[in-house]
Amino acid sequence: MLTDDQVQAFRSDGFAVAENFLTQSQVDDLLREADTAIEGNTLASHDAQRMEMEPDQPTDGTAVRRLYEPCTYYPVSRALSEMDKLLDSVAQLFGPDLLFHYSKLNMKPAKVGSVVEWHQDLSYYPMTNRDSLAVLFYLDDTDTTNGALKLLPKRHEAPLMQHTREGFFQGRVTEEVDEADVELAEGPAGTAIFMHGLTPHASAPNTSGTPRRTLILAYRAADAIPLFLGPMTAKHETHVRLVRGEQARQARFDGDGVSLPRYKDEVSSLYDLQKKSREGKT
Ligand SMILES: O=C(O)CCC(=O)C(=O)O
Repeated sequence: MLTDDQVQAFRSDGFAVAENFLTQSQVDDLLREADTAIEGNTLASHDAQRMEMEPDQPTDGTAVRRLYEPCTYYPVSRALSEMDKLLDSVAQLFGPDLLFHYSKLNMKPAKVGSVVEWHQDLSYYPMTNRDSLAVLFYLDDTDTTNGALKLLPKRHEAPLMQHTREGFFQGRVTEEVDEADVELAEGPAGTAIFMHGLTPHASAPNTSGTPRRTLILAYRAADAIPLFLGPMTAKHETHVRLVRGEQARQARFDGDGVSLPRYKDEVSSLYDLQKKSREGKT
């Protein structure tokens, strides 16, 4: 469960940080599972259905950028996605009927870990309402040197920030972000960050000698129904499952219009789209 202060922080700021949400032994089990999943993969030869590699490394390099859908494919992560303590916490925020949405493990390896640019998750997958969040679990001690998450507080009830250029979705915020407002979420391994789907967030490249692995699980209210199934978001929907309460019989609408992400080209991931955007290629 979250404390009253954490629930209050989520409601007012759009995120709450819960240190020691996982024990060290849970973290160790998750890391062991991830290590086994990526073992033997290289840039030149890897299972592209299960993972994305860091592009800037030799062909025999083993730095993985992201493991796809661990809560679907691996049992320890799967059990975490249904853990009572976690679902009780999400239920405190969004009520009793909950869908698990998708998962990923962002590895941000030492020295090569890629940048993630400012974005709001709901810009990628707009829903009929805003009751959507991601829980980010730090699996390493995390601070500014290895790419701690940066967040913009109190933006989750405002209109979606601009993510387009010349009408096309860029996968990143295209208006100015005032860094003076930014909060950095540092914390030891086992920290959980409950982040609203409209909270803008980003992280710097990892220039340190230690990785910053973050396991990310997304949930939403059962009556938050996707409004747009683009190439990446349609894939996510195949991992959706009811984890608490009842399936929705009706979609619930917030009443606001929402922007639909119009893609200029095919893209393979957030990293790919944001890179094309930086290079002016999308
Ligand atoms: O890994 C990070 O720092 C942020 C991850 C993120 O925002 C994403 O994968 O959508």
